[in-house]
Amino acid sequence: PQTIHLADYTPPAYWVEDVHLTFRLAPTATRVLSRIRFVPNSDAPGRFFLHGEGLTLISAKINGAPVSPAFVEDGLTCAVPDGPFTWEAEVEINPQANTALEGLYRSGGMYCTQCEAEGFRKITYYPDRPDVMAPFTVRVEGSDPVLLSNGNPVAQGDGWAEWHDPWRKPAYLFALVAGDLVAHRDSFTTRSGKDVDLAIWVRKGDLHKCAFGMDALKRSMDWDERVYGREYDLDVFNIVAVDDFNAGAMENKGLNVFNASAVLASPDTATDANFERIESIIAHEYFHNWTGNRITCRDWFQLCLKEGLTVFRDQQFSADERSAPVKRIDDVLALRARQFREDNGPLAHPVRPESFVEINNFYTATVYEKGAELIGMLKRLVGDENYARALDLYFDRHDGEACTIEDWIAVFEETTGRDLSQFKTWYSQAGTPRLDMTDSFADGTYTLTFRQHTPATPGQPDKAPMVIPIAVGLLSPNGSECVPTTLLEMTKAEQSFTFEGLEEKPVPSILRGFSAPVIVTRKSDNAERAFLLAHDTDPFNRWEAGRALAKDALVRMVKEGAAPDAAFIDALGQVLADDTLDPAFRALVLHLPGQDDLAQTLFDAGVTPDPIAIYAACDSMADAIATTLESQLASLFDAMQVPGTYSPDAEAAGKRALANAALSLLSRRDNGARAQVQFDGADNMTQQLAGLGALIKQGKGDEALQAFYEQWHDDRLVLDKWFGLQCSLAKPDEAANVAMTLTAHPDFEWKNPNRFRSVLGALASNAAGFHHPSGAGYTVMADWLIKLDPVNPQTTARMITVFETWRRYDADRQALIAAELDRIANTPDLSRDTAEMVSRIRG
Ligand code: HT7
Ligand code: ZN
Repeated sequence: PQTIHLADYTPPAYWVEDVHLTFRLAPTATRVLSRIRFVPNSDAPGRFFLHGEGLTLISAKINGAPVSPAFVEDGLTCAVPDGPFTWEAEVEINPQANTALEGLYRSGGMYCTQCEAEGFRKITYYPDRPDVMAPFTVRVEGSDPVLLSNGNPVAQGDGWAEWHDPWRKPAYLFALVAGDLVAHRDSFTTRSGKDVDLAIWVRKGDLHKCAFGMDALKRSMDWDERVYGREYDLDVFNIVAVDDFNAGAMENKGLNVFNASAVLASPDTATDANFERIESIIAHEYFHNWTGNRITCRDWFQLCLKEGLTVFRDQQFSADERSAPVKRIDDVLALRARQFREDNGPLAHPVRPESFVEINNFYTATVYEKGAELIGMLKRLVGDENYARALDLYFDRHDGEACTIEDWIAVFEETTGRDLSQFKTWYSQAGTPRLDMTDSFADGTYTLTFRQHTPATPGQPDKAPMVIPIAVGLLSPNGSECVPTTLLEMTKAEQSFTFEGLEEKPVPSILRGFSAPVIVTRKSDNAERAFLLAHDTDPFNRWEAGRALAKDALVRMVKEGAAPDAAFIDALGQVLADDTLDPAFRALVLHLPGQDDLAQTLFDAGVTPDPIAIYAACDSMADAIATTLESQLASLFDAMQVPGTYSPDAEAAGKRALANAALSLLSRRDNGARAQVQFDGADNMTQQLAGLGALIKQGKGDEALQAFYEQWHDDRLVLDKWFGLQCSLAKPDEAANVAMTLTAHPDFEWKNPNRFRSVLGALASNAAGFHHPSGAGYTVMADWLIKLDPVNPQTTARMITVFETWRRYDADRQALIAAELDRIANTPDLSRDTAEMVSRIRG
């Protein structure tokens, strides 16, 4: 397979002025007629080439005269006139046979499309690259009552509809949906007075699950006007829910297509976490209208330009709509769990990669989440006002263009007069910087000395120092803050900063708010951690101190066979008792670090992690917390019950999170009695699922699981939870078997990505079960990846990342995993997606 390099970018030889498409829909033989006006690019003359994959060409014409193009790899070429010309083609495609869910496919009896990144070439011949932008007019002919495409509706009749999208867009933003759908409708008036018709299109039975998504959409539209000055720009905004989807959602212009799990929610079927995720994905896709659609990427290497910025914007939105500190902690937890994990292993790559084989493999936590951290750092470095000015300049200057990271950085340099060339290293250098710190105090002057070091990553042995914004505050030993948050800018490998006029040596609170995506390697002692947990004014660092205490205690249990640390449990009890603290924050403190996180921590400390020992340590720590804090947890559980009608708002959700964290621990003491009561009486999914989970963990879940199945087997999204919970909570020696048994269940529709992930993804999330020394978890996983690959390469290639941490483990586990990776690699006709991933992971 061919490797594509950023350095080889060349502009297109032809621009597209205008696109007309007609779809004659039929499940196995859809005809796509295209009429495209091409104009030669006088700055970059070259061969006329159109991408095309899996298309049957029926006819082709140039300026009305039939032509016979030559088929070349990935497309076709043809002799063309000098100057502008009109290309017309008719192709046939088979949506029914499209199980890869890229291009035009069928899901639950409807037609839908997914074109990012390179799916449009599976629909018709076209220059399928993001720097070719054009207005589209689309006619859809079909027997379904609802026929949708991008832009504004132009006209419709019996069996047809016409759409026009006046905004120039790349082909990856094209969308078409046709089906027997109904709409949950609303409207929004923009601040300049434009009325926009909003609709969420679903199957009839899902209409009651749309209200929250619609509300989130309207709040997003309002927020983008208030915070970024961005208005919506079409007469309609349509969202469609589909069952079969490779990712969360897609920002097609005016016609967002959503995985049903990312938009549909009702109190009885969706948890608080589901509601929060839906809110952020709706916002994310909506915000793409400006950051991604109006201003897009020149090439796929620039993916972080739209994704990093849009994730940053959706994080800001959620922080504004909910609790900002809790949101920050959640985001950092996700970053560490996914992106740090990626950066630490064979799949490490820069936020702007320099080469790829299959671009779908680069929709990663590094591009998305680390990309968002880079925006946050820029904002911190230039300040809020300059950030706003730079963004205004970006929107003014580049509206309607396909841009690069250089364009992005330039608006900040021009707005602030700063040289950001060193900052750009964050885009090109992979790996998570390690930040060490020492301090000293003499004559009222406190000195902090930082050292930075980034470990080697694949293909990048040597690393340059980065610009690291380090937010620091200082606390007096009496617990009061003597120096409020100050931003230090580290630019060298080693650098000192001084604070003068202090009466006594302060306690440092560094990297407040997680001001840079780095790993602090400084070892503070537990007394200092407990002090910060009790006194820090920065909520993030307060939580971080508690987490460090928990990790230290758990690592000692694993490494030295230590008993659960009574001082940690005592500190935890004090946080739980502090009613001034947000319940959601207390719930976060009460959650122990994840077992995968502990495995990496041990590995970094030079210890080969044993997932079974880690599981046992977490289990006995949970027992100790439950025993020591039983009465406090019981009172908290009672106090945090939320009476009345369910609402997914942050305050109520925070109370439920704390009550359910307490429930999980208390179930160890009452044998699941409270969990059973909660399960039996629950009137919402958050409570029902928490009760069920606690019962399963106590080995008392069989009846509840059966009842849950009977209640919910007709609801696909809830049934995914039923599958998932059984795998993620199975005991280590049972997990592989549970997963295997569930894959034989009649409801295991393995071609549906949500269902596949609900079993195989959940198995991998069960660290001790997946890494059981028998290797059975690895074998089940590999068997299913081999089976899925020819059907859906994208989902297979994503799921294979469950093996990315394999080098951390002992020789026996490594040998077992290597054998499974080799088995996958040697499978005949492996997709390009999976072949690239397996070879990078195997190394
Ligand atoms: N921009 C989209 C990324 C995407 C995608 C979405 C659905 C299916 C396949 C996909 N490949 C890439 C989603 C987003 O970031 O908003
Ligand atoms: Zn996105």
